[in-house]
Amino acid sequence: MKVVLLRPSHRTGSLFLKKLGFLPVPIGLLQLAGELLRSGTNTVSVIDMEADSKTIDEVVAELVKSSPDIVGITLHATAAHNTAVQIVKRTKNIAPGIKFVAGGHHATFMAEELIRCGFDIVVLGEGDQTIAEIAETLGKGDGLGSVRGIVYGSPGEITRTAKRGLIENLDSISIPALDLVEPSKYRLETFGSGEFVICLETSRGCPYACEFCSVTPVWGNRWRCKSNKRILEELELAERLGYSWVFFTDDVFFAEPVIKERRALFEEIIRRRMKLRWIVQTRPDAVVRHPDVVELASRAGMRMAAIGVESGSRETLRKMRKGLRPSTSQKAVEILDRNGVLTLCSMMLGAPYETVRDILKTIRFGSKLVNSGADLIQFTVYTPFPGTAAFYESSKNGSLVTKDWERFDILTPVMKTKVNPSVIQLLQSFGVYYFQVKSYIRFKMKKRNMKGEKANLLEEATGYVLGKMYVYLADMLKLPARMRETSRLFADSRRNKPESEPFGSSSSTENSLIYWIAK
Ligand code: B12
Ligand code: SF4
Repeated sequence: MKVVLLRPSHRTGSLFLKKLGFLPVPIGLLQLAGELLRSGTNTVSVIDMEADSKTIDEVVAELVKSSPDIVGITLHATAAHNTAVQIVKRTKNIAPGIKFVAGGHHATFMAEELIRCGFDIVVLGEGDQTIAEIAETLGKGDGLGSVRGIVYGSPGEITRTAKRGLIENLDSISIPALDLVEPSKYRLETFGSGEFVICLETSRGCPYACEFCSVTPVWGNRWRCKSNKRILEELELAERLGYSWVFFTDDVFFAEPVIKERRALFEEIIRRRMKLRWIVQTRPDAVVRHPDVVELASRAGMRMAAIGVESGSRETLRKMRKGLRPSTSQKAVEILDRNGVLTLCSMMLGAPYETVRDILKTIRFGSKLVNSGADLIQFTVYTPFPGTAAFYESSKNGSLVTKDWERFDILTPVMKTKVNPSVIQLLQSFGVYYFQVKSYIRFKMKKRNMKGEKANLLEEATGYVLGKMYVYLADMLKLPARMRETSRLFADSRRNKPESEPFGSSSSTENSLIYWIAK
């Protein structure tokens, strides 16, 4: 079968590239490609709308011309829904024979809606084995009923097949088909013009279940990990292909059950003198529990860590079910800074149970984090993504104000809260820019005391951001219009009384993947 795999663009994704000069390889698609190629009966190519700056028109024309059997589109982000659906509808008008398959976080929980929007098949959760089975089944001309873990059909007749369990042994999935993309397209310009960044995945799942997060519902609340042998194989391949940075996609890179394995991995990376530098994501408490692992990881190549701080209010963190205290995050920042690791703290504003005081507490806490050594504070707007407990609650109680998925971009309020939505939007924007300036001042004052490469990397990053000032200013100038649009949206939703269950049967709100493995 001839398969095209596609990453659609959208506003937030494109802003990553424009503001931070950061576009990592679409590893999910390359992982699927690896499985598809394994059988020897498929050909695969990738269209990355972000990397290739392609418009919808161009993509439609390309698909019509190349006429593949299957087009697989990733809905990694909810906000990419509208772009994806336009591509499907417009291509199908001209080439109705192409089968469109969706997958990713958003697709997993909005499968029926996507079929109603024109997709033929939606893959739920892990897609590795499923996409290969779909290609094989369609190739033979068989019906899809025997392929587990999918939703398929047409708007009038939608079928959900039997559930599929999680892949127990991650070493059993194929090595991602990294040679399908050109490394020079995946840039990390923040740290220099010749820096290229790959994404690699060493584990799946998270042992926590924060109410705003879809990671556990998609990947399960058990931590499954590739072996060190396999991880090293992928790292060496990335190095050979010319990448200088790795973005590890793991949500909690240091996790309790594999601390011993992680130590062994980092020691081996040091022993092999690997040059790759890495960015990881982890929880602040994991950092605090294992400062020795941070030290080792830093020597092995960890240059940046993104930690989920979420809020400066203990009460808010409790309601988020984060299982974390603000003081722990502050300690984590100190440990990372001490080890020369650039630290990005992610925080959210505008949860439904937050008051203005809570939001201001979070912003003030940002100052403490910067004083402790944080290099970037990222504020986003709390967004109830499909699949999360937050989405389930807000669908049930009618507090979601829109079904326009493009607005689920973590920059736009989409649900009723105790605080005026425009105020949330304003504080989010203010927070981001205020702390950029504050971190910059701290950097200028402290750079002589910074350990390892940190000062050099921050110097590069500062130069990059200053050069992109026009993008930041343009974005800031758009803020009043965005706030007016939000006010209008909320006013409309008050006038047209929202449905109590606005997503009705189109949304799968049972976090079923968790329960499949629990059974
Ligand atoms: C790494 C990562 C990123 C990286 C880039 C990822 C990449 N390589 O493209 C960066 C930092 C750039 C990023 C950006 C964003 N991300 Co992100 N990201 C992740 C993270 C941590 C891992 C994703 C990953 O690559 N996993 C490994 C690969 C192998 O898995 P995968 O891509 O999910 O693919 C598998 C399945 O999902 C499925 N599948 C996926 N697509 C398809 C398509 C088909 C056809 C099929 C059959 C199957 C299938 O099969 C694959 C193999 O099993 C996830 C959280 C998580 N653990 O999933 C969040 C996550 C997916 N991101 C999220 C969001 C919101 C974003 C952003 C919109 C905003 C942001 N975070 O600032 C942007 C948008 C990016 C874009 N252009 O679309 C949310 C999504 C929530 C939602 N419903 O929208 C998540 C869940 C984070 C969270 N906790 O909220 N992200
Ligand atoms: S926010 Fe982080 S810790 Fe919480 S469930 Fe998601 S991935 Fe796990």
